[in-house]
Amino acid sequence: MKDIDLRSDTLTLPTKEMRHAMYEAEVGDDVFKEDPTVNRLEELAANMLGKEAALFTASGTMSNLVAILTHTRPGDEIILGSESHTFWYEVGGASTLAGVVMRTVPNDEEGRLTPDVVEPAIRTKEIHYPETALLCLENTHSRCGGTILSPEYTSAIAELAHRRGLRVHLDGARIFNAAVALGVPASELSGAVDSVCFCLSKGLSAPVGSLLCGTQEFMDRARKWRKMMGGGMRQAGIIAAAGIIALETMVNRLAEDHATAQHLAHGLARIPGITINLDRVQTNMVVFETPTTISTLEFIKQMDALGVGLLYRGGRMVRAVTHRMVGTTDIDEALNRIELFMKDIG
Ligand code: TLP
Repeated sequence: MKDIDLRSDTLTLPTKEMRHAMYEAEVGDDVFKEDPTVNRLEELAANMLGKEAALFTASGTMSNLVAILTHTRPGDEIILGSESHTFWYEVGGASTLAGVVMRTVPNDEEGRLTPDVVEPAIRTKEIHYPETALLCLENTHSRCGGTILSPEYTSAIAELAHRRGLRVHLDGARIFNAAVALGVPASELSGAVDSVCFCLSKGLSAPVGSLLCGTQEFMDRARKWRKMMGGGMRQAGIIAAAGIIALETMVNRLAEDHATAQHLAHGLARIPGITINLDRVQTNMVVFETPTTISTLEFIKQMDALGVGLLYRGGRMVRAVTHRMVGTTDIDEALNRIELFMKDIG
């Protein structure tokens, strides 16, 4: 029985072309900025995101943390969504390592922070208050199920933040999913923000890495923070080579993952006992609700035993992510297994 692992698009393995490029990569010491492959990847990333410069980091978590360190001073406050990845899943690094207060405000159901929640959270200058330095956004929005922030929304909320003296960072771990789904260049989604990061190791299938992009001046400071965190990776061109292949060849194919996500979502909608909001399925993530007849953790455990990997999302919600390693026939098979299981538990 084939395992159909839908826990995350981080499970994608590097392609043969990536492995070949890694083998052949021309490398040098990146701490001295002498790794030509890293330099090429950073230039490519900056161009694609419409920024002056980029910095190769080990992970999305590191990129977000380096961005926060660079934008703030210890004791500052940052505003971020109550469902944001940075708040939930980055081990509280912004508080522990950057020393900032994480002021969460409620996301709407599609991951947006609306002006009516952002504006009142911005501190006035007052002796008792920390200073609000940064607004953090996320596109696509992971806990909201891969939902998209439009260019219009992003520009408007960034304009508000800038007007109030804040900087704006965008966690664009899956920004290319948003760009492909909207049919716009990624730079349209990042043009209004001061810094943006994205991951190579998710749907783009590279083994490791993330890029933080912004102005040259910002990146010079960010590079020092990355060094302090132990993120100066020497001959990192070995892994950057796969990242270049990812950016050159894997972006447009994300549309296939979106199509398999739609296929999965519509199939789930037909299974009695499963509840799903199809409007929220906008990219490669499918979040659905399990029935009250079984605990959600037990549902996930049983599906795992049946060879379908799913991730717990909280409450009765489960997450499935489509990616390069699962095609339409795998999705059909996963749907069969879920349907049979649901019949079994009545
Ligand atoms: N997300 C992972 C897990 O941490 C949940 C996943 O499987 O989705 N921003 C966003 C929006 C992310 O989804 C992730 C990873 C990150 C940042 C962190 O990236 P990494 O895992 O490279 O540190």
